[in-house]
Amino acid sequence: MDRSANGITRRGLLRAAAGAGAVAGASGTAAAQEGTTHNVDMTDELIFDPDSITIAPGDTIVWGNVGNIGHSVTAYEDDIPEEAEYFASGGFDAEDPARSAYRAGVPESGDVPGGDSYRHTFEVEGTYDYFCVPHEAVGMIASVDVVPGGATPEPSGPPVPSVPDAAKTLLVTVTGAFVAVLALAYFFIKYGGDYEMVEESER
Ligand SMILES: [Cu+2]
Repeated sequence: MDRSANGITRRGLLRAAAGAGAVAGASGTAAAQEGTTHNVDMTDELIFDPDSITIAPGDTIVWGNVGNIGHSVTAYEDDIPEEAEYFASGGFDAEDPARSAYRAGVPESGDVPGGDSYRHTFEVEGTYDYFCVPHEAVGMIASVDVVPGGATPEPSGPPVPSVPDAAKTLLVTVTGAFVAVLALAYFFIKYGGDYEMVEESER
């Protein structure tokens, strides 16, 4: 009876361990599938910074108000991909309600006060244009491009040969080894030749 109870306990433990492993594995997978988070600042200069950003599907943008003036993040309903979900700070599901609701200093109205932030995750590929309700008239407008793989490093100006550090290290190592071999060969030829011949003739 003791044994069987023990057996059950052990099996139970094994099962629990396996379960924990599975959970850990699953959460690891979920973490791996989570997109990158990008930051866009909303400033007292009445701009989104940067005002254009390229991200990958599944990535999240966090709009942080780094100033004191309130802003909104409000999508242009007609300038987002057809299948994309509408987004706006305050949680509105259409542009007109978001526009008419906005009141400075009232977060439920879509206002993002200084020090606060709004975030949205983009799943659908395409271009999204959005604006800030109180500052649209002065050009507080920006866009998000969602493309597979996200942003690729842009070639800026004439191509600058960029050698990765690993390659540099390899080059130094190879050069060093080459010089060492040359030096060894030189000393062998200069001082080693006779010695080797003597050894050979002794055999
Ligand atoms: Cu604004």
